[in-house]
Amino acid sequence: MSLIGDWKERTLFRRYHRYHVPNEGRRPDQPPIQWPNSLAALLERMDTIDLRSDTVTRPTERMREAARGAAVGDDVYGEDPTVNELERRAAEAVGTEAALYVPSGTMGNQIAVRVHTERGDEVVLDRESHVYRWELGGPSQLSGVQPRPVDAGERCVPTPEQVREAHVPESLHRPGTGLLALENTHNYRGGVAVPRERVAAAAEAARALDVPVPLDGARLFNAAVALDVPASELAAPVDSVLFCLSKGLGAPVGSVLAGPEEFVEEARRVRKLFGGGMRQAGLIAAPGLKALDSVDRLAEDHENAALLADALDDVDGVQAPQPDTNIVVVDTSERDLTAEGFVEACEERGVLAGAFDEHTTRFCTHRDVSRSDVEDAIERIRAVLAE
Ligand code: TLP
Repeated sequence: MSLIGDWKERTLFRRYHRYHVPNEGRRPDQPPIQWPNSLAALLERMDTIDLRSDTVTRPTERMREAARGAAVGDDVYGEDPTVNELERRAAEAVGTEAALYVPSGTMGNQIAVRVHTERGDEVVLDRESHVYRWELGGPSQLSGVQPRPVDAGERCVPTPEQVREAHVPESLHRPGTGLLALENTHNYRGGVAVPRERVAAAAEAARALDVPVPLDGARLFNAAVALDVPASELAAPVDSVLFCLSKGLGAPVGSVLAGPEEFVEEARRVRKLFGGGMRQAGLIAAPGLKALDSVDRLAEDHENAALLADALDDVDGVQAPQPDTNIVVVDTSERDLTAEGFVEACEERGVLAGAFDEHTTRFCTHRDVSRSDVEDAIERIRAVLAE
């Protein structure tokens, strides 16, 4: 199967990835890039409100200045002072012994799977988890493990009973369960902030079976702000935790994988194996340090998401449950409106969103959309739904 050829056909998912920022950073002597689709032009329209993801934020002036002035060294040798500082601060923020700066959330999740498991193990995870749904089958491709998806439903993490039921003891015929992978906030299920107790219950059940537990906390700080607890408390029950600097926290690049010293040491080797060993990475880590200072402002994104959900839920035949955090999931099945059609109609009015599923559309708030942008978006989306 050609990955690219096939990927182009998957129009729902393509919606996430077809946009690029045209000509940003282009030097005057470089010719402008011609974009193959008119959608890209939308991003150049001044009034476009981009609610596809919190990954779209641009670095602030403070971040750009921090990058410019960053002290750097060769991080593969462990000599980049800015990366070292970021790893120290990140470990402190999530309450672990150590941390590792990685280029992306996906790489961090995949490193965790690789470090925690042995080839052939089974991995128990929610069937809607990012690591299973949206990482190109990474656990199988990169670690040779076999996913065993369970339906965690609205709880977002499996119950202790589900963990025990899904557990496979190693035998002559069976591979054995090597991992329980969890996610908080849960992206696909609507940015749900999963309470600590629920994570702890699943993790304890796994620990009793000698199964390690990594947490995909790409948006862990959103969960912490929503639940009003320190991120370290949410990470305490698990064996390793991944969080992203480049989502709501607004850094241009990077994520952090954190855990005990020994885990992080091995993760560093696997990062190299996966091609993620970076050199003068202080340039991109410096904005990451600024991002760590901006946790509290996530509350604004949550308020904006609540406003948006409220307004859309009011529309006949549209379901937009109140979100815990910055992800609004809108169901238009009652109106027989496909997500693809909805997204396209929104685009025509300059609001960008992502199609999640046949009738499910995601709108994501973030630092680069203000309350008045969201009010404006509401007007435009309601106009689409009134057509
Ligand atoms: N999620 C992206 C898309 O890939 C869906 C988004 O726009 O939300 N874990 C979770 C829970 C995530 O939501 C994501 C990104 C990742 C991991 C991967 O992070 P990156 O994009 O840095 O590889």
